[in-house]
Amino acid sequence: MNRRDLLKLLGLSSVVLGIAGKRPSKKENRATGKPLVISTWYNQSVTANVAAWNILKNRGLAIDAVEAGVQVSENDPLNCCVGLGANPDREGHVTLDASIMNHKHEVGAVACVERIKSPIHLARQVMEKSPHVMLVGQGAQEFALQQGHPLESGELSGHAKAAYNEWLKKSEYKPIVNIEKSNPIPTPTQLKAGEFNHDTIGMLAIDEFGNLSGACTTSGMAFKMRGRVGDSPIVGAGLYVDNNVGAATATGHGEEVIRCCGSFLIVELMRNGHSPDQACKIAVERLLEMTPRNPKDIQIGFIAINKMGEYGSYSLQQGFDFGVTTAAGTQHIQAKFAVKT
Ligand code: SD4
Repeated sequence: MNRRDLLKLLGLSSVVLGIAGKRPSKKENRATGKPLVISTWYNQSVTANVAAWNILKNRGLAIDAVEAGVQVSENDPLNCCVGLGANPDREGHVTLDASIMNHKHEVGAVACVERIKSPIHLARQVMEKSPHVMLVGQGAQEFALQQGHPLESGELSGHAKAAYNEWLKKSEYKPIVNIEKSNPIPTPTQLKAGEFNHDTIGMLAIDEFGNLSGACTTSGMAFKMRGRVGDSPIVGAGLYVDNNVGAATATGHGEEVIRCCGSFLIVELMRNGHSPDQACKIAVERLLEMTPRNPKDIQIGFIAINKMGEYGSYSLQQGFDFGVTTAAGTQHIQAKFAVKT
C-alpha cells in the first residue's frame, strides 16, 4: 500500500470514527467532495480561493493552500482589513493578527504584530519553528526579523490614511464591525468614509488526501484601542481544525466570538452529528444568548467544512457572504442569518 492509499484509508476511518450520531438530512448538506476551499467575504474569496485552489488541484496540501490563499488578501494594498494596507488602530498603527492550524492539531498564531507583511507566514513559522503556539507584539516582530522577514515601513496606505483622517474628526470609540446593507465591492468613497470595516479572511480547505487546514488573518477592528486583539489569532475562537471532524472560522465582532469559543464550538457540534450549516446556526444562537450587546449593533459570520467536504455557514445579520471553490469553479453564497429586521 502506498502513502496515498494509506492516507485515504486513514481519512475514511476518521470519518467513521469522528462523525457519529445524528446525520444531517441530504437537503441540508452541500457535499462537494474534495479538494475544496472556502473563505469568508466573497469579494476577496474570488482571488484568494484561486491561489489556494491552484495548490489543491495539483495534489498540494491543505496547509499550503490556506497559507497561499490568505496571503493574496495580505498582499492586497487596497484591502481595508487584512495586511499592511489595512485600517490602523486609534493611534494610527496597523497591528495584525493571524492564526493557522493543520491536520495534526499543530497551531501557530501572532497577535498585534506591526510592520510585517505576511502575518500568516509568521504564524506558520511560530507553528513550525518555535516551541510555542503564539507570539505577540514586539516579540512577534523580533521573531519575524530572525526568520528573515523584512521590516516594512509603518506608513499607512492611501485609503487607510483617508479613512483614519475621517475617523479622527470625531474620534468616537465605537468600533462597529460588519454591518452592511448589501455586500458590494467597496467604492473609494466607502473606503474613505471607513464604511467598509470588515474583510477579515478566514479560509478552510480539504485536500485530495482528505486532510483539513485553516488560516485566518486580519487587522482587526478599524480604529481599535491600541493593543486590542480579536478572535482571529485565538485558536478555538477565530479558527479551529480537527482533522477527524471538520474546521470552522469566523469573521465579525471578535469579542463575541471569543466569548463563545465560536470555531471550537462549531467543530464540537459537527462532532456530535450536526451538519456544517446546523453547527454554524447553533453557534450564532449560543452567541446571541451570551452577548451583553444589542445584536443589531454587531455582526458575526461563521463558515465551516466537515471531513466529507460538506460546507456551511450562518451569520448574525444579513450581508455575510463567502466563496466556495471546487473543480467546478467558485460559487458565491449568501449566508442565512439570525436577526430579522
Ligand atoms: C476582529 N474578527 O478582530 C475580527 C474582525 C473581522 O471582518 O472579522 N473583521 O474582531
